[in-house]
Amino acid sequence: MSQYPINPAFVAEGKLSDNERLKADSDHLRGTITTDLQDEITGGFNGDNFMLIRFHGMYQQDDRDIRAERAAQKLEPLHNVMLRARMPGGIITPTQWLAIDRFAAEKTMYGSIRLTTRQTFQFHGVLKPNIKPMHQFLHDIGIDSIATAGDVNRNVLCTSNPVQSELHQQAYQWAVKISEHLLPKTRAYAEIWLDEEKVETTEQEPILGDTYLPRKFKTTVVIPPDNDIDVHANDLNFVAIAENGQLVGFNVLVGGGLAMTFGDTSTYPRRADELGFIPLEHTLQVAEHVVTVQRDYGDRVNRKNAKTKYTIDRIGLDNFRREVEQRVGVPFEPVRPYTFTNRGDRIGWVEGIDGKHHLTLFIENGRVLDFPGRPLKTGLAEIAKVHSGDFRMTANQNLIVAGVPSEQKAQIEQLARKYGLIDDGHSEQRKNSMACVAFPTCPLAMAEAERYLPELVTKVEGLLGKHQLADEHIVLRVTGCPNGCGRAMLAEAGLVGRAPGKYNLYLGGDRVGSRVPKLYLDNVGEAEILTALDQLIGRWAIERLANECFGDFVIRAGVVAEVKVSKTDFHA
Ligand code: SRM
Ligand code: SF4
Repeated sequence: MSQYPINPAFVAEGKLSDNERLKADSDHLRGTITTDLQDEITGGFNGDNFMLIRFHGMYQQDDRDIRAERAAQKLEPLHNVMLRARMPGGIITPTQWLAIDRFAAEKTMYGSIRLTTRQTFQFHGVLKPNIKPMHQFLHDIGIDSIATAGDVNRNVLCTSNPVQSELHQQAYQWAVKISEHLLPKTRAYAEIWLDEEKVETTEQEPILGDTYLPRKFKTTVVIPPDNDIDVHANDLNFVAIAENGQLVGFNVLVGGGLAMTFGDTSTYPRRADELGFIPLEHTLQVAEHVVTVQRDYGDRVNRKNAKTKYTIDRIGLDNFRREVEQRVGVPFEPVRPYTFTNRGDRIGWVEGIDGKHHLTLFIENGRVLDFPGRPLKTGLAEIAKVHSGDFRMTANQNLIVAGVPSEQKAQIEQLARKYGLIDDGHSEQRKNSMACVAFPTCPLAMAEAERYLPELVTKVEGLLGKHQLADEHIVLRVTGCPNGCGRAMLAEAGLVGRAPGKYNLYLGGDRVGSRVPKLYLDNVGEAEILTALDQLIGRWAIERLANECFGDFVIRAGVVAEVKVSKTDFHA
């Protein structure tokens, strides 16, 4: 029951989805996970626990490359979990880095650390006996994985640009506060993983509610002009507004999200809308009540339409705003001026206003591993051993060695070069391309993404070179299915997996991530994609206006129609 008056006209009608029963029956996310941990018959989790472990930051997976082989041997899939850490703003210390580096090497099947599109890291391939020790070791170094998955507010992002360090520090602190404020209050995580005693209380979830949110919920704090965290992929965004270098408040944007389901036109990627400006002191209340409004009016009947973006399209933006204002008790002020001018990471060194130096390393696909000739993982560990600042994971799957004093700059650079972490040969195209994980670990993948991106980029580089545009780039993103984890639905050219070797090609996003692209080719292979890109890049080279990016060009040239309002335009 909500503590606020409910307008029945805004509530989706019908039989609640099974996930709602599961959450209600879970004893505040405990389920029978503890019992399952003792079950040696299976490497996986049974019944509801399969879903409940997500609220604790884990997904059950198996290696899809060997699934058929194991089935042929009548073996169950090699169940394991992927763990996603909670790292608001993506900041991690060198000591923490060295600890996760060791854990990945010694206790995971793949030996890698995977930097994600939401500024954190994942371990892939943790077998059941290692799960509880993993949580305890993370706890010992000050890291948890609470609410990094499931129907809750996920890891809160914050612009990682450390150049404007004064504003960054303030914005980062808000990201941490928002993250803490919106966390589940249940002690299930502490009891199950850290062996803390069950406290006999009437546990309540005043913000998230006893059945938590209708669907996942994503929040950012962003410092214009950088849109490095891609606001339009998120349910709730706080756009920092500064006066004289001091943060004074936020423009609040709601209702972004990128997933869709093929063949279901009630689903679509969607930009976020502006609610208005709020002074700093109302930040937590606004965060809380955007969440409670979505909690009370989000669709709990049809999970495919459950995210905030659909709630807003169903009840109307003005009604959504009014509900938030009533609960906060303060009206939104008109949006203050702001502009985004870029969203990629600035690879290389920059100097902050504090005189410290920051080195952004390009980590292709965020995969930190020792590759032949490029021992990236060892290199980062060597840097961590001598680094006196911190590391910042970016939402573009890169890593910043932040806060390097002048006297240490040469040493860090020498290590980064020695281990292949700096490669002056990387093109702008490569640095502006991104893919989701997909095979072999993602159970939902329909086509390759991470493992395919490097060679696709090489081919696109070839096309740019052919048309004398070698220094140019197209924001290119690949996702292995329409869930959109690599944010292809905000790319200038986005590939979305349909089947092995087959993709949909979407065109017409823009450089700063404010436009959803539109379908150009349906269910095609690489040859057709490259032929189309060759022809369009050729036209772009000749016909483009000064500084016109590829995504703007394809719309002006009428190659695809602009998606202005997703609900009506995306599938039209
Ligand atoms: Fe995602 C599900 C990986 C960012 C939309 N995502 C998954 C799962 C957990 C598959 C599953 O449900 O079993 C993937 C695990 C693959 C693996 O083996 O690691 C997965 N998502 C990722 C990551 C690791 C991609 C990456 O290459 O970095 C990103 C982890 C982020 C994090 O640290 O929290 C990741 N996922 C995103 C984003 C991008 C973003 O948030 O900026 C999106 C699109 C934005 C959005 O939410 O609209 C995204 N992931 C989804 C969805 C679709 C949600 C929906 O609205 O329907 C799913 C499937 C689901 O939830 O049912 C999904
Ligand atoms: Fe998996 Fe699809 Fe997300 Fe890629 S987009 S990680 S394939 S769920």
